[in-house]
Amino acid sequence: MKITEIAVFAHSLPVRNAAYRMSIGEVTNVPTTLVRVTADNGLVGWGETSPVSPIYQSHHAAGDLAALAELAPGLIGADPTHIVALHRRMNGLLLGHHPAKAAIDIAAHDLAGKHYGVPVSTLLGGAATDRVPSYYAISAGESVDYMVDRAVALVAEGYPRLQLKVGGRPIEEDIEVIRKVWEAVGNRTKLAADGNRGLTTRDTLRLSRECPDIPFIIEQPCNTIEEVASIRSQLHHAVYLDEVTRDVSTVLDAVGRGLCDGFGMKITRIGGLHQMALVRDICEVRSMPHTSDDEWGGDIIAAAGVHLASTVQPRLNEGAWIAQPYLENSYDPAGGVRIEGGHIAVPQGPGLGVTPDEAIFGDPVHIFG
Ligand code: 0XW
Ligand code: MG
Repeated sequence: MKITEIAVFAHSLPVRNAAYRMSIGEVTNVPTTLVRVTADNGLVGWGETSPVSPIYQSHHAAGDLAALAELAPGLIGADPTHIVALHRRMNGLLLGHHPAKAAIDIAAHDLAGKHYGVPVSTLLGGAATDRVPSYYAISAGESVDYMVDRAVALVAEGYPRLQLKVGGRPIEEDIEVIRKVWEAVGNRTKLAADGNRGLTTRDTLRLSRECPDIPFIIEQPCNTIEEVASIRSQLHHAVYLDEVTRDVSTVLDAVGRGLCDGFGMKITRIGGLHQMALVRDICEVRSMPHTSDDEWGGDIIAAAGVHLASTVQPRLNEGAWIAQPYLENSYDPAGGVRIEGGHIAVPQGPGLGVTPDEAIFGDPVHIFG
């Protein structure tokens, strides 16, 4: 099979209801970039990459479009079923730019699955479940009482894990939220406090020291891996790294040096499903729980994360976060990838198992091939 055409679409995803807030700021409309990769046998594969904010991690929509314009012409003629060779070819065309390469990688997995007649999860080693756990991120910036009420409602819905956004406000409020949510839901769900790089080491120490009795994990509290490493031995709580894990090498280093207890992973940040499967296997070797998320996006990126999550060893599976609860519509008229009861059914059918109505995306901004 050979790639004959790559079309690139720019789309935007308004955030349903209220703004989505993290310590770094809030978003009300998120851009996304989709790629449609066509092969010489007529099959089509879809990929996607979507920066939740230009300051969440080091990519933005215009850069993704430019990177894809740099990559795509050199990928015509490549075999999408040869995923290692495809990544080597991309790396020979452009250094870095993992989110753009991940969109191609996801489309290649969709194509390969359709070619072989198997779901992407099979290409990734095989599903351990047909229904993966999800988790919900409760926005920062809401009142303490609102966050507690949301936590109670989400646990009642069946969410096995909640992520409380912390940072960007007085640490005393974050401590109050964690304590009141714990008092309200207790051990009925797993808790994570995600700083999104926004906490100082001082405030991270306070968060941990003033809640020693509450079994939450602390996710990416500080901006750098060095800051986290400097206080790790003083914390009462497990630490997960997220935004700083920009490549597999950093994951290997963090695991090898014992800098964390798990990860909040984003498939497009790490380079695609191929790299994320490697991270999954590294985590399994060292018994490290991790999520299988992405930062934002629609059904295409959601399906990629859910297929990967279905292959994670269940005891290490911290769930797949998807943006669906914040989106107005699905790409797929059949309904797309949805959270129900805090869990997500793995899309069935060959490839990703979702078929977008491409009219939603308008005309492509680029067509190569
Ligand atoms: C909760 N997420 C997966 C969605 C937002 O992009 C942020 C991210 C996180 O873990 O920080
Ligand atoms: Mg995070």
